[in-house]
Amino acid sequence: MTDYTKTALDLAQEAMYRTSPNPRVGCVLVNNAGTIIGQGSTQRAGGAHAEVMALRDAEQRGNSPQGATAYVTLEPCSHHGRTGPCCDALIQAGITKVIASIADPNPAVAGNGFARLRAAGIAVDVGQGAEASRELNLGFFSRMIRKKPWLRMKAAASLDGVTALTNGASQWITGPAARADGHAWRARACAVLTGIGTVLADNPRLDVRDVQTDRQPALVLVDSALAVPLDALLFAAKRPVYIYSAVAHEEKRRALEALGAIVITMPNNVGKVDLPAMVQDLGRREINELHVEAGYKLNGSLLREGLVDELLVYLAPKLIGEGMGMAQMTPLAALSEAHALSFHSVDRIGEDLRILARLQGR
Ligand code: AOF
Ligand code: ZN
Repeated sequence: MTDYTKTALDLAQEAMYRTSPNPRVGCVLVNNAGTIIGQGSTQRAGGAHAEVMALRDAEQRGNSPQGATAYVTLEPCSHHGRTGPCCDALIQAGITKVIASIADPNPAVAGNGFARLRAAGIAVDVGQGAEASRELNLGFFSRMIRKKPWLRMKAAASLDGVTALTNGASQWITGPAARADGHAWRARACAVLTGIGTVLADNPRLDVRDVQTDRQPALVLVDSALAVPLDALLFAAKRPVYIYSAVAHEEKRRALEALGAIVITMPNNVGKVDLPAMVQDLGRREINELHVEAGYKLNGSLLREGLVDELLVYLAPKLIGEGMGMAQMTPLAALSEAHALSFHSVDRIGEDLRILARLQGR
């Protein structure tokens, strides 16, 4: 990977909390002498894409993009979405070479961008930094390809895997650094999901506080019986709130809608929320990364339904012994039936460990 691609990936990383539901993309313009003449990253949805930001930056710095090479972490778009096509902007600016990390999985683009650039006589090279770019945009790739969000389940536990005492007490198992890190993962998600059990037990706000961001992720509540109190703290933050229920309780629904919530009735055949249908529906609502902070029961249901893509687990250097585990699972008859994961990363956060583990095949 060249340093220019590395810089473009760093720019994409800077856009982490901002672009949802758009992908995080970075772009660097380099002249024939090897000097960076302009750079940029994707703005908020509806705002300029990385390529346009880089061209504007070059212009502001008085640099001509004529004959320059564009290093960009995603295929430049070829369609008219909320903004105009980046391909056209690059062609018009006189860019002669594009080094892109990976094709845009958006069916409206998917190779059309590269074709358009090549047709205009621009040399196109694809693949540098592909894995890193895909990692930055796991949720976007998931929504475009699988038509559903990337689901990340977060848990905080003692070293022996206990997430709460039998009386429900769970504040706090991990330390302040791990809790702040958890907020960063919330902040990058399009939506935070929880269950009614957690709301009734902890009355959490589930918003982003420890991270500098001007965008709050949406809140998704799984509440089969529509039991959420109207004064629950989760209604305090300004953001979309989606409540999935299994009952059509007209009066309560209207009261929740008056609070600004969107109530969706989506029952399965045992009178609970149809979780696979809910996850699909969240994909249609442009949720890329779905960050789950729920309790034992809902975590178990999501795992059993095969909806979990990865686990984000913070482990505290404590032994608790008796208590609740991370997820209610069907008892196994053989160890070979266990959910198989692979460790994606293991880091020390303050006094605690942070483990990112992916379900096999994701
Ligand atoms: C790029 N550069 O920086 C990004 C791209 O509605 P729009 O116009 O903002 O288009 C959104 C789509 O553009 C998004 O779904 C994805 O396919 C692409 N994102 N493309 O050339 C960028 N963020
Ligand atoms: Zn674009």
